Amino acid sequence: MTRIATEPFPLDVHHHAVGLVVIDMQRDFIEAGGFGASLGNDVSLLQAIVPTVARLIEGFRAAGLPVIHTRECHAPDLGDCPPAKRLRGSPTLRIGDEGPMGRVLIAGEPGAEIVPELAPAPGETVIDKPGKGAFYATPFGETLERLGLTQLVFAGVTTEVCVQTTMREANDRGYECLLATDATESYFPAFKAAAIEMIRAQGAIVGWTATTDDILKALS
Ligand code: TIU
Repeated sequence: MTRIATEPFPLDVHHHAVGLVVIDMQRDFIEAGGFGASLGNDVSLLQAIVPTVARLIEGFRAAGLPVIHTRECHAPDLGDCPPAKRLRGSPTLRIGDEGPMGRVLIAGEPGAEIVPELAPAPGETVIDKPGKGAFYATPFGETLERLGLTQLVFAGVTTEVCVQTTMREANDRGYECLLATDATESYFPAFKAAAIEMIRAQGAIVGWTATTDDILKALS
């Protein structure tokens, strides 16, 4: 057991029970011409965290701890994409439309792939999810149980959308959740700051937060 310098108070991490969940570090959110950009967002902010996420992943791998990756994407026939999701707003490209990285947010297309710097290692689980949260309509919950995890460290994008949704879902299912504050990012700096504050407010109502350095110190 190791104590991490987390906020709002220290968290004891159990080495047999902790894993890393890397949310949606896909080209569609991080590179120009993808889903994130189609919604009108500046993707350069998200590109900046790739080296930090890579360091966190390497730390978990070096400690022999599980790394789980998620991807937000849909079946080619869009059977798992509610029209309410596809038709909302006025993006330049809708989910399923042909873009510079193939069909937007469709499994198997180049844009849906995880950025090459963070490519899953052989044997690591990759969860494709049609929603913002990783539990809905996926085997994520069964995977966590199979791996015997009770504590989850979170990284990825975007902080207040898919990361926070998944943390809240995990928190309700009894997992202790820790967000790596410099290994997550939003298109909206104010939303990232607010999400971090609301996660750890009220005595860690959704979970804890810590820097990547402090998390890695506890693993080494
Ligand atoms: N738009 C936005 O901020 N996020 C998403 O649509 N998906 C994820 O957060 N992965």
